Amino acid sequence: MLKMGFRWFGANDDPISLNKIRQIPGTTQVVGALFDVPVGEVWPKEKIAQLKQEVEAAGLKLEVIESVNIHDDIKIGKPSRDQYIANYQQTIRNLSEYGIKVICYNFMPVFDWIRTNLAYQLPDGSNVMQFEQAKVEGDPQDIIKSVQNEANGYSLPGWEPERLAEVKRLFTEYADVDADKLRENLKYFLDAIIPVCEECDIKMAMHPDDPPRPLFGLPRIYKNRADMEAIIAMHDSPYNALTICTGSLGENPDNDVPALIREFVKMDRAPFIHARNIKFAGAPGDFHESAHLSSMGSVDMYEVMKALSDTNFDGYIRPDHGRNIWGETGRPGYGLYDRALGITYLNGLWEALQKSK
Ligand code: DNO
Ligand code: MN
Repeated sequence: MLKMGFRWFGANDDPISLNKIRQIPGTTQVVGALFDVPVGEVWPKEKIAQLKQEVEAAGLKLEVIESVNIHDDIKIGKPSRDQYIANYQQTIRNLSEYGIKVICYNFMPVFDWIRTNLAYQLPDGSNVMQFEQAKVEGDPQDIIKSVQNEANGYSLPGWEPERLAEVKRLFTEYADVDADKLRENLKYFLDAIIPVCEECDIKMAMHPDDPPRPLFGLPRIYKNRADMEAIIAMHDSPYNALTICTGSLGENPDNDVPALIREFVKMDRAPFIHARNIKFAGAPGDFHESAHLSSMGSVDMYEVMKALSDTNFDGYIRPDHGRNIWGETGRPGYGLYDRALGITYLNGLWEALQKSK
């Protein structure tokens, strides 16, 4: 049984209420997080309890957290990482008391995912996020400023104003961190937390780098199949797992996303799927996001769902970003309508696949 979820940014910050989410057919899970705990600090039990209670009061479940972000000191490998790792272990323990099963996280230096235009207009009048390689060849500060100004007043996850102020300092601190060093620091982190995850029955599911290639001279270590193999080999446990994001991985045409799903679901290393489509357009490396339908983008969503069905996937899935449509002006990529349409489409594919088994 596939468990369909919807990402929610919390009562204070998300214009979409849980009462709306519960009306999306076939949606049982909320993918949530605490957004007011600074990166690196322990997530307090009372706040987790409150989130859980809100979600359950709406008749939904909270079993996936996205994300418990990783402090840059851990990724850089500074001596202070040990305290941040101890805090992370405590957060895992606290989350396990409230029935959390999967933590999605990423190991991207400085930034989370990057787009160069948050409101690119498609011919049908809808808006999507776009990435143009030429725009990231310059100073990161410039692109950050221009993108922030377009964000409808929202800060994107990982692009919080207090972090952006530190971007310059962070770039200096990452000067000696190449891909090998970053991998070493990931292994150090995993060796410390996976035993706690085993005790707590919580799977760590690393999200791919987005886009899946080095940017601004910063290393990226989850770009493709070889990286996936390397990550799971770092600490041999089903609790050391991966989020497969069809959009992020699909942004490199060399990645065969359905094949990756087959391989890693079979190995029990892919408990969480992000389903989203992208379309290559413009110069090589450029793309924009699109509606979920296979016909609208470059990722074959039927083959994605077929791979999940053939491997008897019983984990969690959510639509990832959607277009902004029907006049919605909220958080770029995280509107209600297109993500709900995405769910309906994915559930339709799934029902057909189950019935034709
Ligand atoms: C991009 C999105 C990201 C993702 C975080 C996970 O594809 O899914 O916002 O949620 O990188 O930490
Ligand atoms: Mn994703």
